[in-house]
Amino acid sequence: MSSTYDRLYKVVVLGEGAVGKTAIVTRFSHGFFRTDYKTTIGSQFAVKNLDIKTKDNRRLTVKLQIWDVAGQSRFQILRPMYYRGASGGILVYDVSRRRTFIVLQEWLDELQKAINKKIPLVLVANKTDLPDRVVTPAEGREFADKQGMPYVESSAKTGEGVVDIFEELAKTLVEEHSHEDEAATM
Ligand code: G3D
Ligand code: MG
Repeated sequence: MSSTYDRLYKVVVLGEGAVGKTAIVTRFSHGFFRTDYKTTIGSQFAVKNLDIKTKDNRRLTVKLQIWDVAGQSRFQILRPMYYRGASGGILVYDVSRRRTFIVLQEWLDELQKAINKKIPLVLVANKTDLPDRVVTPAEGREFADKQGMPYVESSAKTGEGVVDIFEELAKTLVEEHSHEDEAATM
């Protein structure tokens, strides 16, 4: 049954305006995009189940509740309340606009300030389909390595890499929380 799941995680999507956050979430959730009243104040969420295989070869259904937070500065004051309770996140930039790459640290700082702890994140280099790419894969990887995050390239336009983003994050989240599961079954 698609409504049952083993794990539920809240995921936040961060990054400058127009990097493709909404496009990525929409593509991933196959039209299962749920827009609620919060759209008017800059946020909406999608829910999607993913079947993953754990390191010890168990199959788990992970339900992701993905919050697509508006990147525009006018929503800055509201964003901390969407970050609260997040288990993980994806940090997106647009490979054709260097500015969106340069400001990644500011997004990390904003998240950190709001939730006061480290949560697993995936760095996403989006719009790889564009011919006028300016941020190289090496630069993206270097930033991700420094922050200890996985690096995934995607194109919300072609769909390439989009599922990988969420699979990567779901697996990391399951590993990160595995000790809690053990405690719960003891
Ligand atoms: P945001 O939610 O981060 O603000 P959006 O960004 O998802 O609204 O995307 C901003 C614009 O970038 C949109 O263009 C969207 O179609 C485009 N876009 C998103 N992802 C990709 C991608 O991977 N490749 C390309 N080529 N374009 C992408 P419009 O013109 O509709 O505003
Ligand atoms: Mg958007």
